[in-house]
Amino acid sequence: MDYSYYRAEEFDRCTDRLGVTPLDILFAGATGAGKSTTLNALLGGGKAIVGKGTDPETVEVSYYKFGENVRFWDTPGLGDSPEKDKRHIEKLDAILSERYGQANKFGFIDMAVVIIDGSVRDMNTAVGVIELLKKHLDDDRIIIAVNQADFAMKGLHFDYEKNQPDETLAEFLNNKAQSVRRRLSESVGGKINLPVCYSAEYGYNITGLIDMIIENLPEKRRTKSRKRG
Ligand SMILES: Nc1nc2c(ncn2[C@@H]2O[C@H](COP(=O)(O)OP(=O)(O)OP(=O)(O)O)[C@@H](O)[C@H]2O)c(=O)[nH]1
Ligand SMILES: [Mg+2]
Repeated sequence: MDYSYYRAEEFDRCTDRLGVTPLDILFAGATGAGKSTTLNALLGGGKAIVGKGTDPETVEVSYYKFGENVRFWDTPGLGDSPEKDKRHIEKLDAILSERYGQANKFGFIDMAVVIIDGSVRDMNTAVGVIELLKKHLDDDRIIIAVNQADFAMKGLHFDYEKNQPDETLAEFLNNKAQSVRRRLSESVGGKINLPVCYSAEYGYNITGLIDMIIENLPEKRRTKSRKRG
């Protein structure tokens, strides 16, 4: 399913407000969290390359058009190896510093969505990703989403026919969202949104993900450039 026209007028309102078209939203996170799968779920499939098994897949930064006025940027995930992380961090820093003309004086990426794998407990890589993003973006331009909701309890309690969690998993996911928020704000500080939980693979709560992005769309253009260090 292609969600690019779901609440498209809200994205248009944002580009009008900022005086910037397109609106550029970057997806970041640990390797295997499901960034590329998420973009495919949002766009109707088959566009972004998805990893199979344990191999990391995305190695370049590339964008996909979402409706008329939005671009989603897919990025390589961190956490595979120190050598690859170094290269991928350079790519992330470069795209986040890029200005593209005069429209956005401090960088053209308007906001970032950090994808967390809801089936793993470790959040060190996600913390590193948020710290990197914070060098370029104000806190309220960085939002968190929890993917792989279907697998949060190792595949149990997800109704694959209805494409939704049962009551037990729904309750688990509520707690998961709270604990992700708490742990991230303890690690990186600042305001962290209450993340939505969704499943890119099974198309569960993709509209919840878009609603969350819309609720957090920026009010103004960027006013922060890269902080050194
Ligand atoms: N069960 C389940 N698997 C998922 C979900 N989203 C992604 N996956 C699987 O997780 C693996 C990695 O997904 P990708 O989308 O390639 O992850 P990525 O974040 O783009 O990874 P890199 O490109 O390496 O940074 C693939 O095998 C996907 O099929 C999900 O919601 N549920
Ligand atoms: Mg990828």
